[in-house]
Amino acid sequence: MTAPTVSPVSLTAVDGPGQPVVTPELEDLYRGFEKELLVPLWTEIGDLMPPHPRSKAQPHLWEWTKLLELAGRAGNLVPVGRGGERRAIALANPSLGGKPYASPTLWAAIQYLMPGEDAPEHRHTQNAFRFVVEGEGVWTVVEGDGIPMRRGDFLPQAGWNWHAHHNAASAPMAWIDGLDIPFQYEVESQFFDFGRDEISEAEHATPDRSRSQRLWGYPGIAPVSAIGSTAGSPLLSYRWENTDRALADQLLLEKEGFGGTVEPGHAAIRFTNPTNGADVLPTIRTQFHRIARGVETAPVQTTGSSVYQVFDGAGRVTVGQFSWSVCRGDMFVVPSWQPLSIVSEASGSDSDSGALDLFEFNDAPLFEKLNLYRTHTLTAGDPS
Ligand code: GTQ
Ligand code: FE2
Repeated sequence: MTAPTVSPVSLTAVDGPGQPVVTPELEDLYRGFEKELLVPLWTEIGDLMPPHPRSKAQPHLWEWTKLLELAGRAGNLVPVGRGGERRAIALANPSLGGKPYASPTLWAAIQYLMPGEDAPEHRHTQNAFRFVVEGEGVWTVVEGDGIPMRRGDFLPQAGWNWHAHHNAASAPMAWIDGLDIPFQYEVESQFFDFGRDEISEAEHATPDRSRSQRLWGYPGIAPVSAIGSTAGSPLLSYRWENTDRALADQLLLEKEGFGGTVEPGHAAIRFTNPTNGADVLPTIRTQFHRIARGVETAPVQTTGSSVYQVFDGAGRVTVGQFSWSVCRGDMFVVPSWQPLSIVSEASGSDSDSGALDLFEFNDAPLFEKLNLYRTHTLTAGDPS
């Protein structure tokens, strides 16, 4: 390999605090740096080492009605099969250069399967999950275990497990996927294998409960045959019924004077690995929030990024300089250190409790492992 004839290093001498006086000798020094592919710290420090995270990503909202309408059109036009693998459509952050990244670390997509369709089996190092905001009828088959997907269910699927999806119903179904694709792309850790083009007849079964749920789905109870911690959760679905009751009980306990919420009127749960209490995936944290009607959450800044999907109710979300009205299915991204606050507003329908339910995923496990996790709740005295 020979050095490039045109150097990718380009240095401009400018006057300024901490900068050297611009002279012909300085210009000559900078041309020397460029030729030898050298970059001095003093011209870059403000961008490389800012006082706090300045995310390249931007807060953004994607409306569910639009996602679903476009996914439905793709359902009629785009086949699912080997090669493309999935009819998944990614949320592209407006300031990440058109890459299919919701944030610098996280992939978020809507996936769509027509009745009777199969998405072929494969495995990859990327950690993944599915979350269902509406509908039912698809079974995800992980290592041969058929796992039903229904509204409110959360299905983690750690890297390197074989998986396929099968729509056994007579209607199309959509759900969302979250993966650490951008993170693994940037750190260049990915491996990918194609599996069988078609799963077996037996794996097309539609059991009400997966094998993983029968083994691991009892709170506080582990099967003695399989005790020992695993990096990804062996429980492959977290059913809505349990999530809903856990959130409802937190708000009731608070009302009874026993606490249990993260702040007044704000219940929150984390999906955890039953073998060790850690996050369900090595790189992705997943949580669920219920904000009682009329409650406004305190603005919080966190290192790392998160993506939310509104599960139920309506409200107003503020992320940094952005603010949106949100309703069921809407998805938004919160870049690193951008303050997030949420107000729960009545959705207009009398039947609902008026609470705002949100599913959240973020990259906190990565930041925690690297000792880079920080969070700060803004109060009236903080500079804006
Ligand atoms: O369902 O296996 O959104 O492999 C992106 C990559 C979904 C999947 C995505 C995938 C999948
Ligand atoms: Fe996959």
